[in-house]
Amino acid sequence: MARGEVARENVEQEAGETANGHGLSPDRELIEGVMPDPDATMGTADVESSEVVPVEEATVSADAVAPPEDIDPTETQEWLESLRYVLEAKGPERVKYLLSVLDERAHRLGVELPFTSTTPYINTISADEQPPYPGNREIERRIKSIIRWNAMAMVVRANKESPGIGGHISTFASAATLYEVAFNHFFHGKGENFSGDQIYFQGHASPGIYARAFLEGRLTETKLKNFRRELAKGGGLSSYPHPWLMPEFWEYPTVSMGLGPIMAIYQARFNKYLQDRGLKDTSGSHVWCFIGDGECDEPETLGAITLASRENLDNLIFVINCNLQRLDGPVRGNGKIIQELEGIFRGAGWNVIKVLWGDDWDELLAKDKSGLLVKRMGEVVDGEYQKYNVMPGSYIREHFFGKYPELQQMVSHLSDEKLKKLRRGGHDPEKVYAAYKAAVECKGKPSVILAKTIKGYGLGEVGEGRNTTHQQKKLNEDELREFRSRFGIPISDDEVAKAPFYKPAEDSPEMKYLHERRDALGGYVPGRPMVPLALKTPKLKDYMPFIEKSVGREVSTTTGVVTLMSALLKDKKVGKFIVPIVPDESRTFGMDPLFKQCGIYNHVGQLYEPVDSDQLLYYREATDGQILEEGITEAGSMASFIAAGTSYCTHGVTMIPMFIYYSMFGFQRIGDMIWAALDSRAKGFLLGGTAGRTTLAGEGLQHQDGNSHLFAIAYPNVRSYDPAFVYESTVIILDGMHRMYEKGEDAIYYITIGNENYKMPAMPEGVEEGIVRGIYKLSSFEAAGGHAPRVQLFGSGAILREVLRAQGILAEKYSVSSDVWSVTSYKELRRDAVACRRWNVLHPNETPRKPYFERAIAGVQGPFIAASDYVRAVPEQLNPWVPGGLFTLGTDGFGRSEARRELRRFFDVDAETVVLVALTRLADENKFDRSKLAAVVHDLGIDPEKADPFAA
Ligand SMILES: Cc1ncc(C[n+]2csc(CCOP(=O)(O)OP(=O)(O)O)c2C)c(N)n1
Ligand SMILES: [Mg+2]
Repeated sequence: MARGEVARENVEQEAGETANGHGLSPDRELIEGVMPDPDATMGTADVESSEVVPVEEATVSADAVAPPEDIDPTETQEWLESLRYVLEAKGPERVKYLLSVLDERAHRLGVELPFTSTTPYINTISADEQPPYPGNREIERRIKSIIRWNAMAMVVRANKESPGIGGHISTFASAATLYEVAFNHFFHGKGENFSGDQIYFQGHASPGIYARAFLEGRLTETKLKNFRRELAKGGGLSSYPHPWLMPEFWEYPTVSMGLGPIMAIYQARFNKYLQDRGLKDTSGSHVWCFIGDGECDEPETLGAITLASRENLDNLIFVINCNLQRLDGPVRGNGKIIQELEGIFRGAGWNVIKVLWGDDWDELLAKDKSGLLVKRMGEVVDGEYQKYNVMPGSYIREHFFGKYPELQQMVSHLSDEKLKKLRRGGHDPEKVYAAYKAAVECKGKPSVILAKTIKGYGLGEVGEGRNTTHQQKKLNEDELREFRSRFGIPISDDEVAKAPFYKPAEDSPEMKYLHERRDALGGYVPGRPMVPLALKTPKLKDYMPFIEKSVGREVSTTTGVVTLMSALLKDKKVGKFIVPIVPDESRTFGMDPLFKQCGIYNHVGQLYEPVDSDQLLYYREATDGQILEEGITEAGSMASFIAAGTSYCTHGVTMIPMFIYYSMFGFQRIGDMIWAALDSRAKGFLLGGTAGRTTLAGEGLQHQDGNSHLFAIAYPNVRSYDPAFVYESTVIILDGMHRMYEKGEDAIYYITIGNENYKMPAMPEGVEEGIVRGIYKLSSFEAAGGHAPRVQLFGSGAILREVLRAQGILAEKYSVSSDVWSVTSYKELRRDAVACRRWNVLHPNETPRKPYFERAIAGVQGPFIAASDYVRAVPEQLNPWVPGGLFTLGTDGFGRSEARRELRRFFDVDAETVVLVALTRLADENKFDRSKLAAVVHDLGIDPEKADPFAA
């Protein structure tokens, strides 16, 4: 590379910062490269392009601005000489300082300097700044080639055996060097008291990760053969990184694109949290996140990047594989994804390292005194770069270099074949190594490596750079042979069609090297040790005084849970392991007392005197603060939940996340992240606050949640509860702690809590099991007169009180007896019932199992009616097990901004409607005079013509 280019690039950045963190070296040529030399001309006068090309033009992004004309070259020269003098005499820091002062003064005097968020389209680290490569390039190349082959063979064979089974060849093909350099030199394995590195592998690259683990002896050939056939004999491999499916191998699920990056950011921040709170020394760990360039269009990928710079997460490294393609075609055919990302990340305060050109280009760049080559590199759009990948060298000569005769001249000594082979930076281990090293050594900010690669690299005609390459799953015999020859895999022509896996002998130099490198770096990755959980959790009896204190108080279930959280935070057994997480709703949930009690975590503490410092419950930020107050980001909060909830396996430190949020913005908004949390085997409590479609009155249809318990049904090991009373939520939380953290069960508890205040009752005797399993009888009311008809009323959460009120009306006005049941979890009841039914089908000769629900209601007399603050489908889950069927009332529909009473009437979930339905069901069974029902409607004040909330 021409050294002058580096100088231009660096000096053009904002004063005080260079893109790579390396200073300028005092060098005359360097300084003179800062501005175009007014006397310089290039080549012949008949060539239009012979003007000196300002480097700024080399970027095609919108922020590229050409400098104004030099109207006083002598003056320019004086300034340049001053610059050189300062650099030589006082060093780069002084240069930066002076430029920043000039910048500031010019700004104040009203001179706006052009802002450029990008640097020229060349490597951030120049060839002469590159550190020596510490490894054996040749052996590493051979290992990489074998891994490439096996990764490809795995997909090809899987699709041969089961056409349509899928898998990806081209993603890993483009990323192999990016991974192999890291495996050989950077990724740290876990050790005693050392968490190693946390690595988010790009999901579609998983064949390559499996192929390496196969060489390492960690996966058998059978497993490889059964890629994507997990149920096959001998076991198989999951398509993508799924810790749920391969708990000892994968750590972080990444293939729902965009989730890996946001999870990685919050993982890096959580590492600092553990460190700052003195719970684990994580200072030696880096979080690596491998991302596709197409993936950067997902809002989650880029949505949290400022958190990383704001929190100085220098333990975080993003590696973006810029193969310029996504699934359908180019990521930015008419633009440059790398420049776009550079601008975004630089603007966000990241250390951006571009790895664009391999070492074949060094010689050409060194010759490029005028900057014309850099200009050309910058003006070609991605779609065209992609085209070069599929065209012969002659095309590149004509279309890339041929644009300017000087460039054509520059490569006249190179053959077409050589031009075709000019490598992209992401395929050059030395360039990649230099970038990783700079990233690992960068202090004070996160790093992103933008590596330019070719999608389907090595697949030749069939795939390399083609728009169809993402879907390429099959290779014919010729293509396999070509692949084999290109990468020098010792497989004979006779064998090659079968795409056999290849593994060198254990004592071969390749295998020895492979193991030695991993030994030196602390063991194999990825890997997820199944560590036993070691928390002793508090018992319910210790919290009975807490429950008793609530009796008779008019409080909400939210207050009940937050007060319990506050007590648990002081609990000697679990207190310090609890991680309260809240997205800017602490005051909504009455959590502000916790500010004082535990502090809000901030790595730098509190650099200001808070506005409310004179108050008891002031906004207290502290380096060892315990609360993660995430600001308005449910996605970020959930990412923190995942980091905390998996800390038991990531760090061997069991943490208990308690994430409290507006329930409407949970499953509905960040359901995919909850799914990823389960896949990750995260454990913890999701507390859906201000829950219930009619309980959060006034807010209208974007806040009032009648959906979350429905969504929760689909999440296999979410245990969802809708408690009505403080004793219920307390029993559920303590039981959840015991089961997750002491017994080691993989689950996430979802508990909805409301903001309606009402008198809390005492806990009846013997209801603990029922609360946990999902149902218990709360009250029986006998109507006067002996042989009164009877109904069974199910209620949950806030609507349980409407059901209790209905019980009174039924008895008093209509002489109907009833039992009221608190159904804390329809989901748990159904899960158990389905499991029993399934077992009974599979074991026809054995005594049938009876679900807990059936046992609970055994012998009671229906009809059965259920009312819920959620959509009817939630209670309807139990329908198959209810004798005579379950008549359900729920909050289907959008809703209204209204008060509770009116909303409950609007949705047909108030006591009066429950009464009407109960009498109607009794009439169906000839236990109530049907002719009286119209009068009942009138007596209860119900408008029979009111709008159907389902449709209104
Ligand atoms: C949220 C989500 N949407 C869509 C997909 C389907 N998908 C899988 S890979 C892919 C293209 C990936 O392109 P890129 O991120 O550039 O990765 P590359 O394979 O090019 O490295 C798409 C659309 C997905 N996995 N996740
Ligand atoms: Mg891509």
